[in-house]
Amino acid sequence: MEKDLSFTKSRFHTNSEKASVALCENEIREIFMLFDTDHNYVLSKEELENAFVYLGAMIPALRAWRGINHADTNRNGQVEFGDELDKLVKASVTLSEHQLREIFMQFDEDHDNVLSEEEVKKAFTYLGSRIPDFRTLRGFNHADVNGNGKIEFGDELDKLVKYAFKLGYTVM
Ligand SMILES: [Ca+2]
Ligand SMILES: [Ca+2]
Ligand SMILES: [Ca+2]
Repeated sequence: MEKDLSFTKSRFHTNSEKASVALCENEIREIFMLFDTDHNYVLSKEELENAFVYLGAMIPALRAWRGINHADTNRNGQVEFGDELDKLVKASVTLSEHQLREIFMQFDEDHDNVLSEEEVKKAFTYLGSRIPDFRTLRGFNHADVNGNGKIEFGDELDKLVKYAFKLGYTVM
């Protein structure tokens, strides 16, 4: 198992906040399936937790709990292969640039087509950042090209989206 996944493993240990950077749905699915260690086509909470440990999650128990909450449609406390696993995989894959742009635009709460620091900070918090103040600061360094303390929609938002995309945020 270790050997098969060595190529992906090296890619997990980036300095991103979340670990699933650059993993596609198929790779994530494969990893979850490998952690069905009793081969019953069902992921128990413990198996899921081990998978999230492997994926480099900061708090694997929390991720496992969230994953079950999100994907366990029949409410038996486990994730069955099939629809439930599909749901889990989709929620574990990183958000696309398009999805991130939509999220940032939603946080333009006063609809002036400009994001204030406060609005960007709320967006990073929503995305699950543990350090939204820092992310906002770095985001502005990357994206506030004209230095007016706001992110204008257009080129500046594009740059903010690209910065956030590199951090590998996921749905859950
Ligand atoms: Ca199992
Ligand atoms: Ca279930
Ligand atoms: Ca600006």
